[in-house]
Amino acid sequence: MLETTHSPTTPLSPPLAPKLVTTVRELRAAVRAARAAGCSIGLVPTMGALHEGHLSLARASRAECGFTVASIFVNPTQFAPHEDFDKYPRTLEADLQALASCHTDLVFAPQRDDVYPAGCSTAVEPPRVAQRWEGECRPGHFRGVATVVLKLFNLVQADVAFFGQKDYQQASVIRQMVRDLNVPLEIRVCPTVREPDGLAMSSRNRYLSVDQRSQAVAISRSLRLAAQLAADGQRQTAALVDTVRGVLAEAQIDRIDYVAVVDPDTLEPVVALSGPSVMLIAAHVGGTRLIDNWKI
Ligand code: PAJ
Repeated sequence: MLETTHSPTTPLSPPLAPKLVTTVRELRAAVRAARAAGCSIGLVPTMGALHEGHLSLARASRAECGFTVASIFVNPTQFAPHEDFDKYPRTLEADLQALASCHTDLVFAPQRDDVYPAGCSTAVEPPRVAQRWEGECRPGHFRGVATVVLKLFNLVQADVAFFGQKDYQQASVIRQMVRDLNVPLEIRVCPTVREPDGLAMSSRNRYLSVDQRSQAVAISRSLRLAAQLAADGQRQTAALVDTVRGVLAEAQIDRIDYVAVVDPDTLEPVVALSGPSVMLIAAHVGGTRLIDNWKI
């Protein structure tokens, strides 16, 4: 495209910034126009502070759908009162630029009142797969996630929505919700994007000090090691969990919410490996809570 006509004397023009809309009326009009032009609609729900993990979803949508909508909304109902809602990074200008490089067509950044109109009192009861792990550590979290994601599905009316494996349980919750509530849309789950040293990219990584950043790499290292032990024949998940806990302890990560090997569909714990499983971790590095997972 542009590259083929580019000569050293004519600099490449930067990709067009996506159209930014903040109201439901503008959103609906833009999506209606895209549909009328024959485009399928892809949705990438985010809370902003975008990194390569988010952008991989935007690229996947661009590759599959004629028109990509990214939503940016820091959803208050999925944060507990003691959590980081107030300090969660808000970087709209940089996010728009990053999405431009992925040729995202539209960014929907609604106001709180548009998503939660005054007097709104309905919520989604999340499916069973939400109960353990994050569900136990963050009561109410998945109720907030399921509710806002269903709202976004209803607002945008996309054909396909893109989520990251980084939040493994979240993707399971959403997939199950879509099935259970007959939501007319397909879910894609894209691989976790990592820093070169293995740390899973996360908007919360920017809370880490330099020392904490080097501690945090132990999380992905421990997962990789456990996966290797499993590949080498270790079937007892208790041994895998011990290994992970050992690596985390060496890195002085001592506040661990959970380390578990689970069934990839039900997320119930597995005692002895007999097929595909997933190892899940949530741990605190300094004041920052990080999660990661690995298929084994
Ligand atoms: P957020 O944390 O902004 O993540 C938005 C999407 O990006 C999620 O689907 C998440 O799994 C994906 N993602 C994050 N880090 C990733 C990585 N390193 N590699 C691949 N994908 C990654 O998750 C949420 O927002 C919210 O809960 C939301 C679904 C938007 C509802 O408010």
